Amino acid sequence: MRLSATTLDGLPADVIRPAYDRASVRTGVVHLGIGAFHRAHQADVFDRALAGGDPRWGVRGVSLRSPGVRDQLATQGGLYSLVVRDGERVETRVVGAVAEVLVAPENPAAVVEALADPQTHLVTLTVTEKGYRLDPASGTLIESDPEVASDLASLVAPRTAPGFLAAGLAERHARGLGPLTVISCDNLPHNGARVKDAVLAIARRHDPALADWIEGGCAFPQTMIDRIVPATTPEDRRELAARLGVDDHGMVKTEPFTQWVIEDRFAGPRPDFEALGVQITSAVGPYEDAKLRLLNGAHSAMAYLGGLAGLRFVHQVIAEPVFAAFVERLWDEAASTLDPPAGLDLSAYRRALKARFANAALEHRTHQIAMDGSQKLPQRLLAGAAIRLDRGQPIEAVALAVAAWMRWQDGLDETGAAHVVDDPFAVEMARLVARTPDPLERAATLLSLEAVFPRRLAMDPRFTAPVIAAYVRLSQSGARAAASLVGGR
Ligand code: CS2
Repeated sequence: MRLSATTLDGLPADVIRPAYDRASVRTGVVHLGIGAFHRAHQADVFDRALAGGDPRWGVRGVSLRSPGVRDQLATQGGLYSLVVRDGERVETRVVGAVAEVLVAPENPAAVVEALADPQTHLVTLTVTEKGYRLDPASGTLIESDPEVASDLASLVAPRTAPGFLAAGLAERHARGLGPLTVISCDNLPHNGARVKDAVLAIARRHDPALADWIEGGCAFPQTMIDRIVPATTPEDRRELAARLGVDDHGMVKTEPFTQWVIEDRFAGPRPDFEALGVQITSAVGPYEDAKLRLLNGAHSAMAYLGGLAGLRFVHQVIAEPVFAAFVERLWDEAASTLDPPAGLDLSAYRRALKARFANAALEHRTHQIAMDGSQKLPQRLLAGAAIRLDRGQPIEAVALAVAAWMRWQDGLDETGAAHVVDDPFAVEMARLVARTPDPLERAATLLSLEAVFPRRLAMDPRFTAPVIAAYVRLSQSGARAAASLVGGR
């Protein structure tokens, strides 16, 4: 038996269920990229808006690639469990906010229609860093990408997230409907401006008047969004089925912590975000920098160093004193580049992060975080490094994290286990690695990857020398020894 409206009543009493009439929910939100992160974060917020008595904020989810999530949720009427784990404690909530899931490649026109629906007011996106089709180092639209080229040529059947947005907004413009608020929920720096630039670049190619309308009327607020959501495993599903007495193919697991900061820039109706615990502010930048450089920077560093050491989970990495001490040094470097907003106490933030990383019940895989490093390094590690170099400060900890990312490209960890490098630049990086058997030369060659390393860093010996030295040290003595040298443990 599956989780569904009919099996809902038979669930154990401690399972929280939708406390509203799902039949009267309207879909004010279209979400592009309905993976686990959306279901554990924004959909949870919209679910609470519905439970609070505002029926406008149901979600139409869109999968831009595979039918997996639609297939999981269709037989469950869109219902799924959000399992919040904190050590031994577990809370299970059935979320009812997702009304339907569209699969873009199967029916692109349906996605455009959803965006052009008069009841749609918000579009949220979690399409991952690479989904914006922007060059990670410069932030410009990659016009040579075949799917971008297709959207630049025609919007009849869009292929990319910015293409769908341009097509949906073109329909709204043509039908005389109101503009939309588009909220990027990905870990990109200046995510609002980035998605706006990508949409405008495509719209302007088709119709300058459309681009002007989008620019003048639509809102692309910047956001900082935070909740750790590891990929669900078959074991997680089995554990849940044993507790619920029904199977839930759409479950997601997460931690208790959740945060969403949105720039106060909206084009039309929105939920009462403040009442839902979402922070609305005029300046998101300082929150975003702190989160990207402290949480995500440490995540990537732990993923590569811990992954190289053969550790599977984040909680195992942070439990080793040598890696914990290294993370503190990385945070010292990052913290010196931040301008924290009033009320954000960086030492308390660091302590909280450490406790979140130590949550063993999440089983957050190092290999999951290691994915798409080329897209993540610039905002997580390199931006802070550039600031420190400008001030003449050393970057030893960042250098080791970058070197660990380079070493990850070999496809082998220190126990001899092979891993797949999952990254849009994997082929190019494998080619560079194969060409350079000598570690020193290999590190120097990887630094020439322009999409990742801005020229000013790649040409600056104060950056390249410590990275290359760290790479050589890693190759010779391994992740623990190299981390210990930086962390002093
Ligand atoms: C992680 C993030 O996979 C990754 O790259 O660093 O998904 C991280 O868990 C979230 O940003 C936390 O908010």
